[in-house]
Amino acid sequence: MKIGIIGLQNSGKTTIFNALTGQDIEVTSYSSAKTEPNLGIVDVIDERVTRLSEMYEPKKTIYANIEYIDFVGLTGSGNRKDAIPANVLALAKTTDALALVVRNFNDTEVIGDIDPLSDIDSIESELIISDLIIAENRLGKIELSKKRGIKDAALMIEEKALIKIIDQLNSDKSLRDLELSSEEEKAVRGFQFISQKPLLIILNSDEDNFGANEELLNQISEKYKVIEFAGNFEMELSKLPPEEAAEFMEDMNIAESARDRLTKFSYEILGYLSFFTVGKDEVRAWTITKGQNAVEAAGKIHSDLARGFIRAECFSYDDLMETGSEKAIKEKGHFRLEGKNYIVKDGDILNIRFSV
Ligand SMILES: Nc1nc2c(ncn2[C@@H]2O[C@H](COP(=O)(O)OP(=O)(O)OP(=O)(O)O)[C@@H](O)[C@H]2O)c(=O)[nH]1
Ligand SMILES: [Mg+2]
Repeated sequence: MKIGIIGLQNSGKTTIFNALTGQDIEVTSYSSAKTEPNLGIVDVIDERVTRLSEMYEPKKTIYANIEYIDFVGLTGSGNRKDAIPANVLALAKTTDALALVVRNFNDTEVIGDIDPLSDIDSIESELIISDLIIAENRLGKIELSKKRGIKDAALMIEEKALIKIIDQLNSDKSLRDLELSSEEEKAVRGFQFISQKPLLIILNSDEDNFGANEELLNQISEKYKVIEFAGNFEMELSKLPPEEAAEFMEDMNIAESARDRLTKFSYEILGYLSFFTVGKDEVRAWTITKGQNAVEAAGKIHSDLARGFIRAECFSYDDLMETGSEKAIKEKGHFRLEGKNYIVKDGDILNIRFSV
C-alpha cells in the first residue's frame, strides 16, 4: 500500500512522516528549498504473522508494508498558475490514498492562522484545479478530433465523461463523489484524477489540545474520514525505546502509536484485508480488497497462480490458533477446498493449487 502525505506548507507533513517511519528528516519552520519527496517503507506488524512465524519457523517472514511519500508543501492557492507541479502530480497518482495533514498547532515561527477547515478547502481546490486542467485539455483535443471527422463510439463516451467531470470540478467539487457509469469510468481511468483518490485527513494538533477537539473533528467528519495526531509528540515518541514510549503514551491517553493507528485506519478506509501463505520457506501476509475472490488473491502472489488456478486450500487463522495445528483443523473438518469464486476473508490462510 502506498500513501501520499500532502498538505499546506509547514502543516507538519515531515514531522508526521518521521513519526510514521521512524526517520529523522529535518523539520523546518521555513519552507525548505528541497522539492524531492521523502520516501519510507514501514512493515505492518500484524501479530498474526508473528505468531504464524513462530509456529512454522520459516526461513523468511514477510509482513505487508506501507510506503509513505512525504510531499513538498502545496500552495493551496487554487490558482491555475500555481497548480501542483507535473512531477509531484505524477508521483501522487501512483498512491492508493492521500493523507492530508492539517495544521492545528500553535507555533510562533509558522506563519498564518490556525484554520483547519479552510486549509482542507484550499487543498481540495488545488486538487480540483489540477484535474480541471487535465480534463479541459483532453476535452479540447477531442473537440479538435471531432472537427476532423473522428467520432467513434469510444471517443464519444470519453467526451460525455469529461463533460460530467468538468461540470463537477467547476462547481468546486472533487471527483470522489461523482457517479460515472462503468464505461465512462473506464474511458477516463487512465487520467488517474487526483481528486478521485481516497482522501483521509490527519488533524495535526498541539500536544496541549490533543484529544480536546471533538467539535472540530465532528465538523470535518461530516465530509471526510479524519484521525487526530499530536505530530510533534508522536515524532518524539518514535525516537524512544518502546517501554519509555509506552509510559508517555499512557500519560497522553494515546492507546496506540500514530503508525499503528494510521495503518488500521487506512486498511479500514480502503477496504483492505490480509490473507496469509504459510510454509517452511516463508510465512507471508498479502493485502487485497474486500470482495476479491480466490483467483484475484492468487494473482497477488503470482500471475501464474491466477492463470492456472485450480483450487485454493483454505483454513482460517483463528481456527489454526484454536486447534493448534493443520492436522487438528483437518480432523475438525475446518479445512476447505475453495473454487474460483470464493470470496477471500480477512485471516484466511491459502495454498493455491495451480497448473500452467
Ligand atoms: N507545536 C507543534 N509544532 C509542530 C507540529 N508539527 C510540526 N510542527 C512545527 O511546524 C514546522 C513545520 O514542520 P514540518 O514537519 O517541517 O512541516 P512540513 O509540512 O513538512 O513543511 P514543508 O515540507 O516545508 O511544507 C516545524 O517548525 C515543526 O516543528 C506539532 O504537532 N506541534
Ligand atoms: Mg516537509
